[in-house]
Amino acid sequence: MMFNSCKQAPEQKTVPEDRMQWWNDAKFGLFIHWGVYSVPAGFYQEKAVPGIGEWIMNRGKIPVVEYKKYSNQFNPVKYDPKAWVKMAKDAGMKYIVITSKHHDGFALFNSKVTDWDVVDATPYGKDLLKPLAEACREEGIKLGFYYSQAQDWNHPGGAASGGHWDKAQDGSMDEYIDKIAVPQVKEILSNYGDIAILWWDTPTDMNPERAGKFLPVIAGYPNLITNNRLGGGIAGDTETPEQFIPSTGFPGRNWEVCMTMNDTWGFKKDDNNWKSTKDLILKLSDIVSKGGNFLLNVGPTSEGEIPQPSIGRLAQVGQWMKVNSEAVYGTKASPFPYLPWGKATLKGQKLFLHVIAWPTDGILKLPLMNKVTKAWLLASPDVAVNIKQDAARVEFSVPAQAPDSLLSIIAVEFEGEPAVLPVPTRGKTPVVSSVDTSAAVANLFDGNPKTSWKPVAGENKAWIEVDLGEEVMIENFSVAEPWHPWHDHGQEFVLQCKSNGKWIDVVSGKTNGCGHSQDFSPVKGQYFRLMITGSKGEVPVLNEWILNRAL
Ligand code: JFZ
Repeated sequence: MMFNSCKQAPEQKTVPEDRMQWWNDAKFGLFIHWGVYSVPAGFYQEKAVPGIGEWIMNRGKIPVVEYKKYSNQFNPVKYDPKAWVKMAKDAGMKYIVITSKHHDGFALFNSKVTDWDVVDATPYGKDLLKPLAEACREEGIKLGFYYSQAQDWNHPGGAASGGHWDKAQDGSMDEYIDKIAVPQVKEILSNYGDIAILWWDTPTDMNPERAGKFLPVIAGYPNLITNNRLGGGIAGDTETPEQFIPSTGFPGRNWEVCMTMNDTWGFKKDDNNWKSTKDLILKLSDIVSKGGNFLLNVGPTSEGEIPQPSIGRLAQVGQWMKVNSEAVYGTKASPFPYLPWGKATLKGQKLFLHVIAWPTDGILKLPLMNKVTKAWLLASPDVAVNIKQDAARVEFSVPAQAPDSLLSIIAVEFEGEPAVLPVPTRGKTPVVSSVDTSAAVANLFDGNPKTSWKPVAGENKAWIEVDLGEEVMIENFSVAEPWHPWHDHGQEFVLQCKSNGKWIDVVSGKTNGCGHSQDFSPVKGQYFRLMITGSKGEVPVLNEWILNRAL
């Protein structure tokens, strides 16, 4: 007898709806850092504690009993969650992420597993997340919870960056995870209706076993979006560049820049270093042009008030969004690697040109090879913009004055799939001074900012050289680098171009370690060399090196 192998028809599965879809379309969210740290607001024993406000207990090495006393003054009687949600919505934000528990271990919700929460430890005595969840539901705003799963400076066994400074913090971290963190994650995911995002933070002392304890819990919420900060090697759904905009974005990954409006997440009474509204809009534009989301922070006071400078800026961003949000929501990254005058976003067969430097001669050039059928200003949609084009580029005749002093958008309709010249360095093989065994030269030109090249140990002055195969006019270069701003890891560079067999300096400067984009007067050349000097005595590291064509 012949037995057929038990070939079964593939299991019938309904195609799962892309659970990242709403998030990818949303683009803009509000981060809220709120907790007991808003009481000291940056000052301990009358002295300013440097650094971010929510870290005051750690940076000031405040003993547990001392810090806990602040909760007696946490009385947010002015808390108006409906107004907060309305503020976010009017700013054009589609979701809110709030600190349900930050590193100080204080829960903004009624937790059954501890008394260190707003209900048991404050005169206010009411759950803060419940009414926020209700307001979000009423307004159609998605709600996410930040949860500090590893660092907890007030529950024994919780981790502390830099180590414990008070015996009261000592204990078993595994027990802390079992008895506090895991049960609290269950509480926040089950007691507040649909929670869209779980925003882990700082995987201090996490390992696969500890991180693994959270996985069965979140597995019960298949639509939940989680970030990459759980630790233990868990990738999560999103990359979370903090306080900087990555030069290339993260192609193939979902990512979200989180950023403060001043220099602190949690309220600090003396931090007045506010970013301008224009700066915030340009950051949103830059982020969406690279395919990312923007999670912009506010830090309310212990009375429950969002600082007025934040409210004012968000209202202005909202005014801009009223006219221009089409260029933000539901868009994809720009097909252009570089535009000298600004940024772009893409939605189907529509391009949105974010014109930062409005052309003084009334002509805006776009290196697009598709037939363009229509163009208009989002600020005055009835006025058609004249179009002239040849095989290589389009020229738009625009008014002499930018219609919006913050950022003007031109919408463009075109035929077919966007046809744009590739980055001249893509796919080329660089020549390098040396390569460490842990890295590869090809990583510089693979379009993936998560892979890197570095020279061998000890080589502090390294260089990379590329043959573009033909002469190309270049006016910008970008690098992706592996660090965050807090690493303070700038690298010095000199870009050179070969002319008549001699290397000529084109531009020099210093990166900030988080990626760099450098404009310069156009130079024509076939051979380019980037010399780079690491800092802090370490070898240089680069993730990507991109040369961009002049227009
Ligand atoms: C983390 C938190 O520590 C911070 O309080 C805030 O919640 C932010 C959104 O996320 O940010 C960090 C993480 C690491 C460092 C600094 C801030 N670090 O290593 O210096």
